[in-house]
Amino acid sequence: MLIKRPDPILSSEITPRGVFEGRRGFLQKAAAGSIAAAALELALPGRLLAQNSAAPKLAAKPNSSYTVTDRTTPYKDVTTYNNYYEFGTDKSDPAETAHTLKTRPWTIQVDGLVKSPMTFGIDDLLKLAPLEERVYRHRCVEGWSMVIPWIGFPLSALLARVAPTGDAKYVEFVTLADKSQMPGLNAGVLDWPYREGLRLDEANHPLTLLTFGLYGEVLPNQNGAPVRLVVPWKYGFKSAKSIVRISLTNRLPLTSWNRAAPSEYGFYSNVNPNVDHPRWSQATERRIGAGGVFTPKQKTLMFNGYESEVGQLYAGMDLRKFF
Ligand SMILES: Nc1nc2c(c(=O)[nH]1)N[C@H]1C(S)=C(S)[C@@H](COP(=O)(O)O)O[C@H]1N2
Ligand SMILES: [Mo]
Repeated sequence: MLIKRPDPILSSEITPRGVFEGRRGFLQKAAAGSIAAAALELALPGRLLAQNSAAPKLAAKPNSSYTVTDRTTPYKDVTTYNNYYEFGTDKSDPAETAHTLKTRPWTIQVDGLVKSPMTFGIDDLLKLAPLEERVYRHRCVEGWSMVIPWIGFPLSALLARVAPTGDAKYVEFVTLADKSQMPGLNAGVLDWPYREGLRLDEANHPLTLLTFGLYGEVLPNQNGAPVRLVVPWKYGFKSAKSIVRISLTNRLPLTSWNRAAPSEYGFYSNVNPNVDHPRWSQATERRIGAGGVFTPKQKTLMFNGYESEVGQLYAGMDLRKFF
């Protein structure tokens, strides 16, 4: 994100749309309120879309309240056009190199200002709450976007389990940094481990998803296996991948991107078409997989289209100051 490069043209962007029509049909039915029919159809298009993948399936119940009706981004783009700097800074690097990530055994330590600090094994964490499928918009600060069917449960379920104390105001996320598994750590792009943070009310918002899968499958390594965050109204970098520790604090966490370039990447980083990045506009975005460079850019929505759900979290705040 530090260097602005010209947008590469992906061969996957000119993939025919036919195979994705099934999914689209589901979304239209879901939008029309035909939930039973939609639920029936869900499993099949999901499998069709990911049919070339060897990843294990992950069952989840579709949550239509959190499913946008935009056409989903092809599985191939979702899993080959990635930002995961621990595995290299090119969009294609993580898909090529992240197979060295070992996702079992894996533990997540939850500590800090909580009544019951706990360490979870990943397979126990998976069972903490019912898994849901939700289709969210995903907007990268660089100006591209996707629409992704994630699988997870609200982070609030985990926070409730450890019971934050009255002093807790923020949540800090620390992700894996292991040179033996992550070739990108040798490049000093960021101060590793990758760290992110949310205000406690943002972390407890029902949209904030602790995420274990996508497109009906266990998360591919390049997408942040075995567990990541998804915060759909914020720029993508807030959604930390491969989390190993979650700490409740009373001080604003110093995040990796904020530390690297404080004038460019603020703590809040809410998607906001009216507040430009110092080096480029945030008013529009390019939907990956929507037809490549021939597709006109589309307008970026306030809070990425989630304003009615999250706008009140920022009531009275100057979003130019708290960018
Ligand atoms: N640990 C870690 N998490 C990360 C990143 C990263 O480099 N390292 N990149 C972020 C950025 S900039 C984006 S846009 C999203 C990309 O998620 P995706 O590859 O699943 O689309 O992951 C975010 N989480
Ligand atoms: Mo991003």
